Amino acid sequence: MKNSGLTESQLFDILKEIKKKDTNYSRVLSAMCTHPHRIAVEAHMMFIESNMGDSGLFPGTNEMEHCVIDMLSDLMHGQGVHGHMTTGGTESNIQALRSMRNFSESSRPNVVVPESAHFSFDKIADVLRIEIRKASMDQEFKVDIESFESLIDENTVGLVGVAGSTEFGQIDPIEDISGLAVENSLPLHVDAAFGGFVIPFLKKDYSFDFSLDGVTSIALDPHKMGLGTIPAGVLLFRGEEYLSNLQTDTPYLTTQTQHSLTGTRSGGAVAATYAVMNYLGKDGYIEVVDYCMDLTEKLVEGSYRIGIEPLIEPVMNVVALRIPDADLVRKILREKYGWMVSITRDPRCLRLVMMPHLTIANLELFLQDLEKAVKD
Ligand code: 0PR
Repeated sequence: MKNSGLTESQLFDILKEIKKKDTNYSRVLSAMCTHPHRIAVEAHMMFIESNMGDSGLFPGTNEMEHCVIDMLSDLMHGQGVHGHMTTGGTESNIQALRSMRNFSESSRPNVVVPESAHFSFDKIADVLRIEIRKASMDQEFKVDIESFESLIDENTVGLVGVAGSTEFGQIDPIEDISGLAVENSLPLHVDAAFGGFVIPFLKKDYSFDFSLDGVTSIALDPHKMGLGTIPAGVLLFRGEEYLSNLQTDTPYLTTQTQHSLTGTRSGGAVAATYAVMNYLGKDGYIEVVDYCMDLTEKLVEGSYRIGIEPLIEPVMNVVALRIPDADLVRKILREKYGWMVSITRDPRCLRLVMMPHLTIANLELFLQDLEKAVKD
């Protein structure tokens, strides 16, 4: 740091230059985040200084956090749900598994997850010293329920299902996993970090939430398809007992206890989530999801036209395309045409997420470039 500061205009000239180095979302087909809704940005700025880590100082923001939990509890068909906002799916997943571990008395705890689970579960294995057992997938890239069941033993402290997998956008058979959870008296966490703001607004119905008896916690992220600001995740627990084992005393704060993992938490992100959910309502989210599913359909149709097939018929706005040498095609798309796409691990497919920042016109341009990149 220099002794004397820059002028405002000097500084913002620098910032503008730096911003140019960042990627504009218009050609990003790999992200699960997008431009936050303008209402979310405005609300975030209004509460920018608010810290949910000392919520007694900010009772207004605290009220909004309760409202967000209530609205999402309702959307997830819960009653008496408790929870809090987090920095996103990773933190929500850590907290859900921390609760499972604290609930059990096993000295060698394990949790069974689908092989498709997000890499945050590998971090959890390290941080919480829990063994993460990965069940194999079926032909449709949902978890294979027999493989899943075979991994449960006396040291299993909980189960995880994914509703909207990061790579394939697939929904696990949560109903069957819920049955196993009830049968074995185990908690079941549903990672709906991406799917939570998509599945309830799809034309087809899927059961993946608290309407299933076995589901004890759900993660869903406003900063993905919720159109909130980063960082915004939400973790919901079916009952207080799952949250209470995360309690820490905070004697010198305005509140006596805390359940969140992080201390200082963004009140801005809480306000943004509250605002965008109230502004859009269910109808607004249905429109957003309809738009993304329309893009998805157009992407799949356009791909078939150039001889490329999807790995599975997309369930939500995530598409994996079967392309020989997907890594090379990805490189060409990026270096020659400026498109950012990603690759699934196994099998190696081109992975595209149809987020609200994409336009039909851009998608058509992308399909033209994809055709050229495949032929190159
Ligand atoms: N669970 C699922 C199902 C996810 O898809 C993700 C993130 C997480 C948990 C973790 O969420 P946080 O990253 O909020 O902690 N899925 C994307 C991924 O890792 C996140 C992402 C978003 C990646 C934007 C790239 C990007 O540009 O691929």
